[in-house]
Amino acid sequence: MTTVTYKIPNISCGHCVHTIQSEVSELAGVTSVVADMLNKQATISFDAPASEDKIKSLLAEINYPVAGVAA
Ligand SMILES: [Cu+2]
Repeated sequence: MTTVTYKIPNISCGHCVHTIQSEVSELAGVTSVVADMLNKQATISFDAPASEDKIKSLLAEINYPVAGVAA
């Protein structure tokens, strides 16, 4: 399993957190999504068939483009 924390500047409120968690959880292979409103990040755990590219594409589609990976 891979776990990555993405920087997502568009996260601004609890609604964003809910949207990201529910939408990304729908992606096959994603096992955990924890979005963080204060730090504007989301920590996502996944296995195949999910991939970083698929997750980033989905986030861009729902208007939460990824700005980078958190250290
Ligand atoms: Cu919001």
